Amino acid sequence: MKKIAITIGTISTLILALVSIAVLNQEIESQENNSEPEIKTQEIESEADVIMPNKTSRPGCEKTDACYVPSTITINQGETVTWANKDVAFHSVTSGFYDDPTDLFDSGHLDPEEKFSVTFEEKGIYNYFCTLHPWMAGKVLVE
Ligand SMILES: [Cu+2]
Repeated sequence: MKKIAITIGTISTLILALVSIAVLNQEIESQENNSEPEIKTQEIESEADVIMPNKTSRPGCEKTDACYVPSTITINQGETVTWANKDVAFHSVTSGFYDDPTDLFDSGHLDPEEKFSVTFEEKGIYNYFCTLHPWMAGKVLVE
């Protein structure tokens, strides 16, 4: 009778050990799954359609129509224009004229290298300017 009890005890210890090994293995497996390499999402740098070149924060660019380049851009209805500030100063892309702004779009102050996009759903001529530099003006023609 003692022998049987010892045997049962040994067997149950063995089973316990096996179960805990199995549980451990599962844990290790799930840890391995967790440590799978993450899929990194890469932000694709969208090309700008219009740039604000360097030094446009000083008057002069308007003489060569180069405050926004190109100063007039033609797109189709429903398309998007993206501006990029390539200057070291702040600029804005604001609808209307300096002395007559409209409420259609306004980028606010764009940091250097910052971008701003507007999608034009309706045909027309959209003038815009920079709120910081009165000589900066451009135009979007939507056909
Ligand atoms: Cu500006």
